[in-house]
Amino acid sequence: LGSFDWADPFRLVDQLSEDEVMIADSARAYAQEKLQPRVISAYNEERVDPEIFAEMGEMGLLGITIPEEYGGLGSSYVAYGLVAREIERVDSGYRSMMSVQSSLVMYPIYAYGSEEQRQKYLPKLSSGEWIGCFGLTEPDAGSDPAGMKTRAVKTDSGYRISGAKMWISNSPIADVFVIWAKSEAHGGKIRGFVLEKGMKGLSAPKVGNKLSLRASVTGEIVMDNVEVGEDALLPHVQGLKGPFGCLNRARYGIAWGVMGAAEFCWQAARGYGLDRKQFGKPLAQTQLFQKKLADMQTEISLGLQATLRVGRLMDEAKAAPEMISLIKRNNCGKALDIARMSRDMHGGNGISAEFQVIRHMINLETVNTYEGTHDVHALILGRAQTGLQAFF
Ligand code: TGC
Ligand code: FAD
Repeated sequence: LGSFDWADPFRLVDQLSEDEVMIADSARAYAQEKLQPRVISAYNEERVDPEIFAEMGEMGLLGITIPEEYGGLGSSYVAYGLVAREIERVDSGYRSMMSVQSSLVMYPIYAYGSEEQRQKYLPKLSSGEWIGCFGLTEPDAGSDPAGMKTRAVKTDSGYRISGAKMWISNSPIADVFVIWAKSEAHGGKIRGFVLEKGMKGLSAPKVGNKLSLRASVTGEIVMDNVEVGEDALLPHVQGLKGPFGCLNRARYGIAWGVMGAAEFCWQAARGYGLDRKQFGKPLAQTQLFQKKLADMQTEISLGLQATLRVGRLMDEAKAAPEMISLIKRNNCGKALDIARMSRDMHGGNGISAEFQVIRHMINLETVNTYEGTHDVHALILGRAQTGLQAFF
């Protein structure tokens, strides 16, 4: 029989390639050395640091599945997931910045864009010189993006786009805006467009007073008759499968990322319980504390193993969207439970920013909601097993 590593019960690391371990190690070093020291004050002050994009770009962490000729690493989806896990071990907001840029901006330009669009945008997005955002959600269309009101109307030279997007990660600091609109010239089908900062009629005011994900900036995208050329249209996709193709990748990354946040909370609770004595013995020597640690360890180990499995299937182009719904939903829900439990196990210290678990807990409320809420993913899975859709 083999030995047991409490921190890696199923020996995840033995299931990774050398390249994947190297990428994860360098992401971890970057996250711990550069992100960890700034996160407590950034969160408290609701301060976003745009140079993080350039730092991540320099480390090769942006668009790592995009081929090298466009500035990516041409690496695996497992490697992408491992990076998300390391970044989110520090903060979900930093992982959001990375995953929006990689899966929601670079991916659609790569997968649906023209060669000119790829050449123009991907290298600068990959280096972090340009920051991207993804506009699907609207004030009146969240879980039901098919209800969007944003419209693109054909003009002599391109399109005129009007509408408003809401809750858009990175938008106030974005240079590149991938937005989704119904196009009358295409029978009202949803089409993707790439807009650029400075276009007349385009603005991206910040959403203030956010009490979650405060180290990542969120905004609106207001499009007041924005005139774009034909070259702004993403030519190779139409319909909701365009944005969902991107969401599949981002949701998959989130499933890994939240396990990083959960691991932080679990290991913080363990460390705290070993140090803190009450009633003459360490908290970690009580049965209730150990049961909670065992529950955390179990859920994280199962979550990581499932996510690795889906990652391998992604790399073989065999992952179904429902598999991604299953791991996004379950890992987010479990990570949120674990963060709440860890907060409780820290007692009064658990509400202090210094101990960091309450920040993870509050962030995970957002992560449980965006990219399809916990319940919306239940409905996707319910539909897949009954053949009955229960959305409306
Ligand atoms: P439905 O009838 O199911 O499908 C319409 C068309 O879309 C296709 N499709 C997919 N294609 C690829 N991958 C998927 N996962 C797909 N899901 C659906 C489908 O095949 C169909 O294609 P076609 O060609 O037959 O027309 O659509 P519905 O309107 O009934 O959808 C319902 C539902 C609930 C599944 C869907 O709308 C949904 O998932 N809602 C959640 C919305 C969401 O996730 N929004 C995310 C916004 S972006 C974001 O949150 C970024 S946060 C990032 C960060 O900061 O990290
Ligand atoms: P609603 O859809 O109004 O849902 C409200 C509640 O109703 C939820 O509990 C939901 O589960 C439930 N519900 C909805 N429909 C049903 C149903 N049929 N049956 C049962 N229950 C239902 N969007 C982007 O496009 N780009 C981004 O970069 C982005 N970043 C975000 C960053 C942050 C910080 C946040 C908070 C959100 C972000 N979003 C982004 C938006 C996010 O994807 C939406 O908030 C999410 O999809 C939910 O939509 P909603 O907020 O409109 O909630």
